[in-house]
Amino acid sequence: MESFLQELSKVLEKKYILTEDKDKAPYLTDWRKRFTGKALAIVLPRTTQEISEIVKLCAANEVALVPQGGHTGFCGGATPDDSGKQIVLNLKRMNTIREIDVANQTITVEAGCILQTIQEKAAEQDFLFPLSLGAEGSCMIGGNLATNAGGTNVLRYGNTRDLCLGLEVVTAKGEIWNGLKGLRKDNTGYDLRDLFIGSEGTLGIITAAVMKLYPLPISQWTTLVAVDTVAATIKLLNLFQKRATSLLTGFEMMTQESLALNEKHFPQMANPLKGNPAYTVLIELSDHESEAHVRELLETILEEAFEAGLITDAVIANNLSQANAFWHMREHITLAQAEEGANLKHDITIPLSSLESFIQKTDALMRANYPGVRIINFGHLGDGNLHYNIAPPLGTDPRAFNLTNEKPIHELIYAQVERCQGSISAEHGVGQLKLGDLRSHKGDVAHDLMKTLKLALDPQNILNPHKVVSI
Ligand code: FAD
Ligand code: 2HG
Ligand code: ZN
Repeated sequence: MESFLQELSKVLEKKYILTEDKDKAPYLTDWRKRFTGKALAIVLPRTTQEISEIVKLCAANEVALVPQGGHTGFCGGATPDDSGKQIVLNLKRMNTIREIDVANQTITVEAGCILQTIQEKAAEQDFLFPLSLGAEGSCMIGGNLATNAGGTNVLRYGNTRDLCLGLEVVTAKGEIWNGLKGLRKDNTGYDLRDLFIGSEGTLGIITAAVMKLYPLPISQWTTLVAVDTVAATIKLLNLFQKRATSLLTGFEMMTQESLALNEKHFPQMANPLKGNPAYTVLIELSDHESEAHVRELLETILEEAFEAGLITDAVIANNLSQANAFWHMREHITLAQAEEGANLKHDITIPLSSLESFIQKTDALMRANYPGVRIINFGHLGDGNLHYNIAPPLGTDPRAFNLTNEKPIHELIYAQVERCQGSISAEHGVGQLKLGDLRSHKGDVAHDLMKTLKLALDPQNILNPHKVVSI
C-alpha cells in the first residue's frame, strides 16, 4: 500500500491525501453517527482529470474507493467499510459553477458544489433551482444526483433526476464520459445519465452536471392547517391538486408526536396551531402572478376545506419570515430526533390510496409489539413519502434498544410496505443500511439485472463495493 500512496502523490499534492487518523476522522462517520469506517486515505481531488488518474491507479492496484460529497446521506453510502483498505474520494474541492446558460435555462455545476450555493447563484440571475432539502447548506449536487434526492419541491418539480439534463462521469476504468449536453430531448439509445443518477457511487463518479433552471416565482403563500385524520389529509391534498394545480409546490404532513419532539428540543419552534392537532399540514402555493391572486386562491380553497370538514384550523404566514418559520419547524424534526438520540429511520413511499391502511395497521402493530415506542411520522405527503421513524420508549437507552430491535422493527414495517405495494426507500437510497433488504424487496429478476449492470460497468467491484447491490 505504501507504493500505492506514493503513486497517488504523483497525481495529487500530498496535502490533499490525508493519511493521519486525526485528519481522516471527520470523513469516516456519517451524519447520523450510525456508521463509522476506516480508510487508507482520504483524497481531495480538484479536477475531473485528477479523478480519472486516481481511479486508474485504484483499478491497477485493486483498491476500492468510496465517493463522498457532503456526507449527509442517511444510509451509510458515503462511509467506507472497516477494512482500512478503501480510499474515500471526497469531491468538495470540485466546486466550480461552470456556466449559467440563460437562454437554455440551465446551470452547469461541478459535483462538489453545495446545493444552497447553486440555489443562490441561480437566484442572482432570477432563476429558481428548485431542489430543496434540510441538508442544503452542506450536501453537494454530486451526492444529490448519486442518491436521486427528493426534498420538499418534488410535488411540483420532481426529484433530482427530473432536474438533470446531462452528466460528466468518471467510469470504473478511469475513462471520462462527457455527457454534459443541456438537451431536453435526446433519444440516442440507452440513457446513460439515468443509469448513474441514483446509483450511489457504485457505477461511476459524477464529476459535473447540467441542471434545469426555472423562472423564480414572484408570489408564494404558506399555510399550516390542522387535520384530524390521514383520510382527511389525502382528501385535502386532492382538493389542492384540483383547485391549485401546478401552483401547489409543497404539501408536508407532521404528526402531533413529531411536533412535540420538536418543541421539546427547540421550544422556539412551537406549533402556531393551538390544541395539538393530530396532523399539521404545511401547504405552499407559488406563482408568477400577483401576490393577491395567489392569496385569494389559497383562502378560497381553505374555506372550501373548512366547509367540507377536512380542516379544523388554519394559519397563513403573513410575511416571508413567518413562512420561513413554518418551514423551519418542519425541517427541524430531523434535528430534534438527532438531539433525542439514535432512532430508526424508514423512508418509505406508499400509494396514497393505501396510506391510511398502512398507517393504521403499522401503528397498531408497533404499539402492540413495542409498548411505549414513539412513532415520529412526518414527510412529503404530496409524494406519498413518509418518514416513519421510530424512537425508543422514553427512559430507554436508544443504542441498546436499537441493537435488539432494529432488525425486527425494520421487518415489521417493511412487511406492511410490501403489503401496500410501496417502496422501502423513497428518497434516501439504499447504501449499506438497506443492502440486505433489497433482494427481497426488488425480487430476484430486478436484483439480478442490477447485479449484471454493476458487474458490466465495474467488473473489479472497486466503486463503492457492498453498497446498494450485493455481488
Ligand atoms: P453523501 O452523503 O456524501 O453521499 C451519498 C451517496 O452518494 C453515497 O453513496 C456516496 O458514495 C455517493 N456520492 C456522493 N457524491 C458522489 C459523486 N460525486 N459521484 C458518485 N457518487 C457520489 N434527502 C432527501 O432525499 N430528501 C430530504 O428531504 C432530505 N433531508 C435531509 C435533511 C437533513 C437534516 C439531512 C442531514 C439529510 C437529509 N437528506 C435528505 C439526506 C441527504 O442530504 C441526501 O441524501 C443528499 O442527497 C446527500 O448528499 P451528500 O452530498 O451529503 O452525499
Ligand atoms: C426530511 O424530509 C428528510 O426532512 C429527513 O428526508 C427525514 O429525518 C428523516 O428521517
Ligand atoms: Zn424527506
